[in-house]
Amino acid sequence: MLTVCSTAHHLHHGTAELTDGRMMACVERPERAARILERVRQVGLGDVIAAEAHGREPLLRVHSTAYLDFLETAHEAWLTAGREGDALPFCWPTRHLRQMPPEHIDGRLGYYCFDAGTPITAGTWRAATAAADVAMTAALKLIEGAPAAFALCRPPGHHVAFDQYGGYGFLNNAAIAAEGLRDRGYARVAILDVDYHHGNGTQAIFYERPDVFYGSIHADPAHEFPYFLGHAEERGERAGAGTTLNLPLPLGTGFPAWFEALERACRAIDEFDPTVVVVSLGVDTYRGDPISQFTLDQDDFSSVGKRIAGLDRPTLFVLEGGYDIETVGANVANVLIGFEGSTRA
Ligand code: Q9C
Ligand code: ZN
Repeated sequence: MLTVCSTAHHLHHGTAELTDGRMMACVERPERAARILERVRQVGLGDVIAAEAHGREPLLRVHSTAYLDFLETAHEAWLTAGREGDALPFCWPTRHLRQMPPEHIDGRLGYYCFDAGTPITAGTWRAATAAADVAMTAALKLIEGAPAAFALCRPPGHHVAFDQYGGYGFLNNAAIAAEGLRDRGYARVAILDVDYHHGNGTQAIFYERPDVFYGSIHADPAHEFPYFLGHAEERGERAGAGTTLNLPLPLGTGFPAWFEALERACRAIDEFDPTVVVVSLGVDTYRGDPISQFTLDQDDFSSVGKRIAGLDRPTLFVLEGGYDIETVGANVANVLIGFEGSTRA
Protein backbone atom coordinates (compact mmCIF):
# COMPACT_ATOMS: atom_id res chain seq x y z
CA MET A 1 0.00 0.00 0.00
CA LEU A 2 1.19 3.48 -0.88
CA THR A 3 1.87 5.96 1.97
CA VAL A 4 1.67 9.73 1.47
CA CYS A 5 3.37 12.00 4.01
CA SER A 6 4.88 15.45 4.53
CA THR A 7 7.75 16.74 6.65
CA ALA A 8 5.83 20.00 7.23
CA HIS A 9 3.83 18.40 10.08
CA HIS A 10 6.81 19.23 12.34
CA LEU A 11 5.87 22.90 12.08
CA HIS A 12 2.90 22.24 14.38
CA HIS A 13 4.19 21.47 17.85
CA GLY A 14 2.03 22.78 20.66
CA THR A 15 3.52 23.17 24.11
CA ALA A 16 0.55 22.53 26.39
CA GLU A 17 -3.19 21.78 26.55
CA LEU A 18 -5.65 22.41 29.35
CA THR A 19 -6.44 19.03 30.93
CA ASP A 20 -7.79 18.25 34.41
CA GLY A 21 -7.53 21.93 35.32
CA ARG A 22 -3.83 22.14 34.51
CA MET A 23 -1.62 22.92 31.56
CA MET A 24 -0.14 19.59 30.48
CA ALA A 25 2.33 18.71 27.72
CA CYS A 26 0.53 18.13 24.40
CA VAL A 27 0.06 14.43 23.61
CA GLU A 28 -0.46 15.18 19.89
CA ARG A 29 3.18 15.72 18.97
CA PRO A 30 5.49 15.42 15.94
CA GLU A 31 7.11 12.21 17.15
CA ARG A 32 3.83 10.37 16.45
CA ALA A 33 4.17 10.83 12.70
CA ALA A 34 7.89 10.04 12.79
CA ARG A 35 7.23 6.75 14.61
CA ILE A 36 4.45 5.76 12.21
CA LEU A 37 6.57 6.51 9.16
CA GLU A 38 9.49 4.59 10.64
CA ARG A 39 7.27 1.54 11.14
CA VAL A 40 5.69 1.80 7.68
CA ARG A 41 9.21 1.65 6.22
CA GLN A 42 10.34 -1.11 8.58
CA VAL A 43 7.50 -3.46 7.60
CA GLY A 44 7.86 -2.67 3.90
CA LEU A 45 4.25 -1.59 3.51
CA GLY A 46 4.98 -0.05 0.10
CA ASP A 47 6.19 3.15 -1.54
CA VAL A 48 6.32 6.36 0.48
CA ILE A 49 5.78 9.61 -1.41
CA ALA A 50 5.62 13.29 -0.47
CA ALA A 51 2.35 15.22 -0.74
CA GLU A 52 1.74 17.59 -3.62
CA ALA A 53 0.38 21.08 -2.96
CA HIS A 54 -3.29 21.50 -3.87
CA GLY A 55 -3.87 25.05 -2.68
CA ARG A 56 -7.04 26.44 -1.09
CA GLU A 57 -9.60 24.97 -3.47
CA PRO A 58 -10.02 21.55 -1.82
CA LEU A 59 -10.13 23.20 1.63
CA LEU A 60 -13.00 25.43 0.52
CA ARG A 61 -15.10 22.38 -0.35
CA VAL A 62 -15.31 21.78 3.42
CA HIS A 63 -14.37 25.00 5.28
CA SER A 64 -15.44 28.65 5.05
CA THR A 65 -13.25 31.43 3.62
CA ALA A 66 -13.57 33.42 6.86
CA TYR A 67 -12.42 30.39 8.86
CA LEU A 68 -9.40 29.73 6.62
CA ASP A 69 -8.45 33.43 6.74
CA PHE A 70 -8.65 33.29 10.53
CA LEU A 71 -6.50 30.13 10.76
CA GLU A 72 -3.87 31.51 8.41
CA THR A 73 -3.42 34.73 10.40
CA ALA A 74 -4.34 33.72 13.97
CA HIS A 75 -0.83 33.27 15.32
CA GLU A 76 0.33 36.53 13.75
CA ALA A 77 -2.61 38.32 15.41
CA TRP A 78 -1.69 36.62 18.68
CA LEU A 79 1.85 38.04 18.46
CA THR A 80 0.53 41.46 17.42
CA ALA A 81 -1.63 41.45 20.59
CA GLY A 82 1.65 41.20 22.52
CA ARG A 83 1.45 37.53 23.36
CA GLU A 84 4.16 34.92 23.02
CA GLY A 85 4.06 31.16 22.55
CA ASP A 86 0.91 29.28 21.54
CA ALA A 87 -2.53 30.79 20.97
CA LEU A 88 -5.34 29.25 23.08
CA PRO A 89 -8.90 30.49 23.72
CA PHE A 90 -10.44 30.96 27.14
CA CYS A 91 -13.94 32.27 26.38
CA TRP A 92 -16.60 30.71 24.09
CA PRO A 93 -19.94 31.81 22.55
CA THR A 94 -21.97 29.06 24.26
CA ARG A 95 -25.72 29.22 25.05
CA HIS A 96 -27.24 32.68 25.57
CA LEU A 97 -24.37 34.39 23.75
CA ARG A 98 -24.26 35.79 20.25
CA GLN A 99 -22.64 33.70 17.48
CA MET A 100 -20.56 36.45 15.92
CA PRO A 101 -16.77 36.74 15.53
CA PRO A 102 -15.50 39.81 17.43
CA GLU A 103 -12.40 41.89 16.60
CA HIS A 104 -10.05 40.81 19.36
CA ILE A 105 -7.95 37.69 18.82
CA ASP A 106 -9.04 36.21 22.18
CA GLY A 107 -12.67 36.42 21.12
CA ARG A 108 -11.94 35.14 17.63
CA LEU A 109 -10.10 32.12 19.06
CA GLY A 110 -13.17 31.34 21.17
CA TYR A 111 -15.48 31.83 18.19
CA TYR A 112 -13.59 29.45 15.89
CA CYS A 113 -12.42 26.89 18.47
CA PHE A 114 -14.42 24.63 20.79
CA ASP A 115 -11.85 23.42 23.34
CA ALA A 116 -8.75 24.50 25.26
CA GLY A 117 -6.52 21.68 24.11
CA THR A 118 -5.66 22.72 20.58
CA PRO A 119 -2.92 25.36 20.57
CA ILE A 120 -2.09 27.35 17.43
CA THR A 121 1.68 27.68 16.97
CA ALA A 122 3.62 29.78 14.45
CA GLY A 123 3.74 26.84 12.00
CA THR A 124 0.25 25.45 12.53
CA TRP A 125 -1.26 26.77 9.29
CA ARG A 126 1.58 25.33 7.19
CA ALA A 127 1.37 21.96 8.97
CA ALA A 128 -2.43 21.79 8.76
CA THR A 129 -2.51 22.64 5.05
CA ALA A 130 0.26 20.07 4.46
CA ALA A 131 -1.89 17.42 6.18
CA ALA A 132 -4.81 18.31 3.90
CA ASP A 133 -2.42 18.04 0.93
CA VAL A 134 -1.38 14.59 2.16
CA ALA A 135 -5.04 13.50 2.22
CA MET A 136 -5.75 14.99 -1.23
CA THR A 137 -2.63 13.47 -2.78
CA ALA A 138 -3.59 10.04 -1.43
CA ALA A 139 -7.20 10.48 -2.63
CA LEU A 140 -5.93 11.24 -6.14
CA LYS A 141 -3.95 7.98 -6.10
CA LEU A 142 -7.26 6.15 -5.69
CA ILE A 143 -8.68 8.15 -8.59
CA GLU A 144 -5.70 6.96 -10.63
CA GLY A 145 -6.63 3.38 -9.80
CA ALA A 146 -4.76 2.45 -6.63
CA PRO A 147 -6.93 0.04 -4.59
CA ALA A 148 -5.85 1.64 -1.32
CA ALA A 149 -3.61 4.35 0.12
CA PHE A 150 -2.51 5.61 3.53
CA ALA A 151 -2.54 9.37 4.22
CA LEU A 152 -0.16 9.93 7.13
CA CYS A 153 -1.86 13.14 8.24
CA ARG A 154 -0.75 15.22 11.16
CA PRO A 155 -2.31 17.25 12.75
CA PRO A 156 -5.49 15.11 12.74
CA GLY A 157 -8.87 16.33 11.51
CA HIS A 158 -12.07 14.51 12.48
CA HIS A 159 -13.08 16.94 15.25
CA VAL A 160 -12.96 19.90 12.82
CA ALA A 161 -16.23 21.22 11.36
CA PHE A 162 -17.07 23.80 8.67
CA ASP A 163 -15.70 26.78 10.62
CA GLN A 164 -14.64 25.36 13.97
CA TYR A 165 -11.52 23.54 15.18
CA GLY A 166 -10.56 21.53 18.25
CA GLY A 167 -9.56 18.04 19.37
CA TYR A 168 -5.94 18.64 18.25
CA GLY A 169 -6.93 19.41 14.64
CA PHE A 170 -7.50 22.41 12.34
CA LEU A 171 -8.61 21.12 8.93
CA ASN A 172 -10.78 18.04 8.39
CA ASN A 173 -8.41 15.95 6.27
CA ALA A 174 -10.82 13.02 5.82
CA ALA A 175 -13.71 15.30 4.83
CA ILE A 176 -11.49 17.17 2.37
CA ALA A 177 -10.43 13.87 0.80
CA ALA A 178 -14.06 12.65 0.72
CA GLU A 179 -15.17 15.80 -1.12
CA GLY A 180 -12.19 15.49 -3.47
CA LEU A 181 -13.32 11.94 -4.32
CA ARG A 182 -16.95 13.08 -4.79
CA ASP A 183 -15.82 15.90 -7.12
CA ARG A 184 -13.89 13.44 -9.25
CA GLY A 185 -16.70 11.02 -9.87
CA TYR A 186 -17.02 8.73 -6.87
CA ALA A 187 -20.80 8.98 -6.41
CA ARG A 188 -21.07 7.63 -2.86
CA VAL A 189 -18.46 7.90 -0.13
CA ALA A 190 -18.61 6.01 3.18
CA ILE A 191 -16.49 7.36 6.02
CA LEU A 192 -15.71 4.76 8.69
CA ASP A 193 -14.32 6.42 11.84
CA VAL A 194 -12.56 3.96 14.15
CA ASP A 195 -10.82 6.57 16.33
CA TYR A 196 -11.57 6.29 20.08
CA HIS A 197 -13.27 9.70 19.98
CA HIS A 198 -16.39 10.62 18.06
CA GLY A 199 -15.60 12.58 14.89
CA ASN A 200 -17.98 15.43 15.64
CA GLY A 201 -16.55 17.60 12.87
CA THR A 202 -16.98 14.99 10.15
CA GLN A 203 -20.50 14.15 11.34
CA ALA A 204 -21.52 17.82 11.30
CA ILE A 205 -20.05 18.41 7.83
CA PHE A 206 -21.99 15.54 6.25
CA TYR A 207 -25.08 15.44 8.50
CA GLU A 208 -27.53 16.41 5.76
CA ARG A 209 -25.77 14.65 2.89
CA PRO A 210 -27.36 11.63 1.20
CA ASP A 211 -24.17 10.88 -0.77
CA VAL A 212 -21.73 10.65 2.15
CA PHE A 213 -22.25 8.07 4.90
CA TYR A 214 -20.59 8.64 8.28
CA GLY A 215 -20.26 5.70 10.68
CA SER A 216 -18.36 5.93 13.96
CA ILE A 217 -17.40 3.59 16.80
CA HIS A 218 -16.31 5.61 19.82
CA ALA A 219 -16.37 6.18 23.56
CA ASP A 220 -19.83 7.25 24.77
CA PRO A 221 -19.94 11.06 24.69
CA ALA A 222 -21.85 10.97 27.98
CA HIS A 223 -18.47 10.20 29.52
CA GLU A 224 -15.83 11.25 27.00
CA PHE A 225 -14.62 14.04 24.73
CA PRO A 226 -16.12 15.61 22.59
CA TYR A 227 -19.09 15.20 25.01
CA PHE A 228 -21.65 17.09 22.92
CA LEU A 229 -22.07 14.90 19.83
CA GLY A 230 -21.93 11.21 18.89
CA HIS A 231 -25.04 9.76 20.57
CA ALA A 232 -26.80 6.75 19.03
CA GLU A 233 -29.93 8.74 18.21
CA GLU A 234 -28.03 11.10 15.87
CA ARG A 235 -28.76 9.53 12.47
CA GLY A 236 -28.57 12.39 9.99
CA GLU A 237 -31.16 14.93 8.96
CA ARG A 238 -33.19 16.05 5.93
CA ALA A 239 -31.68 14.54 2.77
CA GLY A 240 -29.05 12.92 5.01
CA ALA A 241 -31.54 11.12 7.26
CA GLY A 242 -30.15 7.64 7.86
CA THR A 243 -26.64 8.30 6.51
CA THR A 244 -25.09 8.84 9.96
CA LEU A 245 -24.49 5.87 12.28
CA ASN A 246 -23.16 6.32 15.81
CA LEU A 247 -22.08 3.32 17.87
CA PRO A 248 -21.05 4.71 21.27
CA LEU A 249 -19.48 2.19 23.66
CA PRO A 250 -18.83 2.34 27.41
CA LEU A 251 -15.42 3.30 28.78
CA GLY A 252 -13.44 0.12 29.36
CA THR A 253 -14.78 -1.62 26.24
CA GLY A 254 -12.58 -4.49 25.02
CA PHE A 255 -12.04 -5.98 21.58
CA PRO A 256 -14.98 -8.45 21.40
CA ALA A 257 -17.63 -5.73 21.93
CA TRP A 258 -15.66 -3.24 19.84
CA PHE A 259 -15.40 -5.71 16.96
CA GLU A 260 -19.14 -6.39 17.13
CA ALA A 261 -19.69 -2.67 16.62
CA LEU A 262 -17.26 -2.73 13.69
CA GLU A 263 -19.29 -5.57 12.20
CA ARG A 264 -22.48 -3.48 12.53
CA ALA A 265 -20.80 -0.46 10.94
CA CYS A 266 -19.46 -2.58 8.07
CA ARG A 267 -22.90 -4.07 7.40
CA ALA A 268 -24.42 -0.57 7.32
CA ILE A 269 -21.70 0.47 4.88
CA ASP A 270 -22.42 -2.56 2.67
CA GLU A 271 -26.05 -1.52 2.67
CA PHE A 272 -25.14 2.08 1.74
CA ASP A 273 -23.13 0.56 -1.12
CA PRO A 274 -20.38 3.21 -1.45
CA THR A 275 -18.03 3.53 -4.40
CA VAL A 276 -15.15 4.31 -2.02
CA VAL A 277 -14.40 4.03 1.70
CA VAL A 278 -12.48 6.63 3.71
CA VAL A 279 -11.26 5.30 7.06
CA SER A 280 -10.61 7.84 9.82
CA LEU A 281 -7.87 5.74 11.35
CA GLY A 282 -7.24 6.45 15.02
CA VAL A 283 -5.49 3.84 17.14
CA ASP A 284 -6.22 5.54 20.46
CA THR A 285 -8.47 2.53 21.15
CA TYR A 286 -5.25 0.79 22.25
CA ARG A 287 -5.21 -0.31 25.90
CA GLY A 288 -2.01 1.63 26.60
CA ASP A 289 -3.19 4.92 25.13
CA PRO A 290 -2.52 7.75 27.60
CA ILE A 291 -5.86 9.57 27.11
CA SER A 292 -8.28 6.76 26.25
CA GLN A 293 -10.17 3.95 27.96
CA PHE A 294 -10.74 1.10 25.53
CA THR A 295 -8.58 -2.02 25.78
CA LEU A 296 -7.66 -3.16 22.27
CA ASP A 297 -4.41 -5.14 22.04
CA GLN A 298 -1.75 -4.67 19.38
CA ASP A 299 -2.77 -7.86 17.55
CA ASP A 300 -6.40 -6.75 17.41
CA PHE A 301 -5.50 -3.99 14.95
CA SER A 302 -4.67 -6.61 12.28
CA SER A 303 -8.21 -7.97 12.58
CA VAL A 304 -9.55 -4.44 12.18
CA GLY A 305 -7.67 -4.05 8.90
CA LYS A 306 -8.78 -7.46 7.72
CA ARG A 307 -12.46 -6.67 8.37
CA ILE A 308 -12.17 -3.35 6.53
CA ALA A 309 -10.66 -5.21 3.57
CA GLY A 310 -13.83 -7.33 3.61
CA LEU A 311 -15.80 -4.26 2.52
CA ASP A 312 -14.07 -4.88 -0.80
CA ARG A 313 -14.00 -1.26 -2.00
CA PRO A 314 -11.25 1.23 -2.86
CA THR A 315 -10.08 2.41 0.55
CA LEU A 316 -8.34 5.55 1.75
CA PHE A 317 -6.89 5.46 5.26
CA VAL A 318 -6.54 8.89 6.88
CA LEU A 319 -4.61 9.11 10.16
CA GLU A 320 -6.43 10.56 13.17
CA GLY A 321 -5.46 9.87 16.83
CA GLY A 322 -3.26 7.41 18.74
CA TYR A 323 -0.96 8.77 21.42
CA ASP A 324 1.13 5.97 22.90
CA ILE A 325 4.44 6.81 21.27
CA GLU A 326 6.00 3.37 21.77
CA THR A 327 3.21 1.46 19.97
CA VAL A 328 1.49 3.95 17.66
CA GLY A 329 3.65 2.93 14.68
CA ALA A 330 3.01 -0.80 15.08
CA ASN A 331 -0.70 -0.31 15.78
CA VAL A 332 -1.25 1.75 12.63
CA ALA A 333 0.92 -0.59 10.55
CA ASN A 334 -0.99 -3.62 11.89
CA VAL A 335 -4.27 -2.21 10.55
CA LEU A 336 -2.71 -1.56 7.14
CA ILE A 337 -0.94 -4.93 6.99
CA GLY A 338 -4.12 -6.68 8.14
CA PHE A 339 -5.92 -4.92 5.29
CA GLU A 340 -3.31 -6.00 2.77
CA GLY A 341 -3.51 -9.58 3.98
CA SER A 342 0.20 -9.92 4.61
CA THR A 343 1.62 -11.37 7.80
CA ARG A 344 1.80 -9.06 10.78
CA ALA A 345 5.24 -7.69 11.55
N1 Q9C B 1 -8.17 15.38 29.40
C1 Q9C B 1 -8.06 12.90 18.36
O1 Q9C B 1 -7.88 11.77 18.79
N2 Q9C B 1 -8.52 15.95 24.80
N3 Q9C B 1 -8.32 13.93 19.16
C2 Q9C B 1 -9.32 15.76 25.91
C3 Q9C B 1 -8.44 15.01 28.04
C4 Q9C B 1 -9.15 15.94 23.55
C5 Q9C B 1 -8.44 13.74 20.57
C6 Q9C B 1 -8.62 16.18 27.16
C7 Q9C B 1 -8.84 14.71 22.78
C8 Q9C B 1 -8.86 14.94 21.30
C9 Q9C B 1 -7.90 13.17 16.90
ZN1 ZN C 1 -9.09 10.21 19.12
